[in-house]
Amino acid sequence: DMDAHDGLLGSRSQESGHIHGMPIQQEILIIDDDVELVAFLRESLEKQSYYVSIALSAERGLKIFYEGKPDLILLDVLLPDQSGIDVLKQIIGKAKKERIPIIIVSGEHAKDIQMYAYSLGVMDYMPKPLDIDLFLVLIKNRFDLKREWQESIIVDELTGAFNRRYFNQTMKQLVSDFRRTGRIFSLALMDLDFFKLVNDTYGHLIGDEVLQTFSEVVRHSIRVEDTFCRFGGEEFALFMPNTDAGSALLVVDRIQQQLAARTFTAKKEEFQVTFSGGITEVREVVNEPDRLIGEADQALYVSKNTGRNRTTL
Ligand code: GH3
Ligand code: MG
Ligand code: MG
Ligand code: MG
Repeated sequence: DMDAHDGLLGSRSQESGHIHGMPIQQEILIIDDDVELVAFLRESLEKQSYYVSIALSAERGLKIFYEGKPDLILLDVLLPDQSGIDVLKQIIGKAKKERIPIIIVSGEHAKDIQMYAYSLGVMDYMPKPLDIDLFLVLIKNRFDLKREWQESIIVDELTGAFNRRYFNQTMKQLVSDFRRTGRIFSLALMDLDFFKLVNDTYGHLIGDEVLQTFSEVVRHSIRVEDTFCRFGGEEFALFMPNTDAGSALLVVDRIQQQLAARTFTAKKEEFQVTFSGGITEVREVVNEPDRLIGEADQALYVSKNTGRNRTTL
């Protein structure tokens, strides 16, 4: 059985790459029947801290592709059971959608096959015998591009805070962590005060600048394990793992002080900006995560109605 090699050829090595502090180990799926080449590639790639899965047949490769989640695929053209091009036709749609680069590695240099592979959407076609140095640089390049894309879909362009999509992911993660481990966390909502007035008085560009400065202030006041998100227009959220409401209040108070120390200048005038905050703490299992937003929002509403520039638990 060709696939008996899989156990032998695959093993976990260290993580490679980070997305905003979260370690990400990149998984490379090699679909190739050349056992010697595959062993050599595995060794070279694991040295670079990639995790490697091996398939010596098309059938096995397709199984791993659909059941696992490889981050990049190396695909041979001549395989024992189906042609690599047939495999390509089956996986290219999903691979494109999920930005999984496919690199054809082949001893088959016929121009029409190369053209066909490119026309199907393959980005790279590497000839055998493989130049390993060139190959490693190419892979790194593809992962860098992918990471940029991954970041771009979770980060708000104006402020650099995480976006609503990432807010939702983080909420899910923390709620399920709590269910598993009982690890508490706090959620703070922060809404800039009279922000419409800033826009109306000084213009939208100045308003944007205020949003950027506010975000900068927050990022300097939080820990790496905290997650800062733009929740909506001038409303922001801060997740603080392992933090009770009292400690969360200290963090938000500090942000309030730091922001108060900033002076903005526009139309030859100086002005200051404040925000109101609402905090909720999670110390029991949450079945409906939206409830937490509701609780923090209610506390925020109290801050708005009792003079603003304050935070309510
Ligand atoms: P309150 O103290 O009650 O929160 O009053 P407010 O004026 O801050 O709240 P309101 O919801 O009335 O206005 C929010 C404003 O934020 C309106 C909207 O145009 C502005 N805004 C939302 N997103 C952006 C943005 O990306 N840039 C700028 N410049 N303004 C924005
Ligand atoms: Mg082959
Ligand atoms: Mg506001
Ligand atoms: Mg608002």
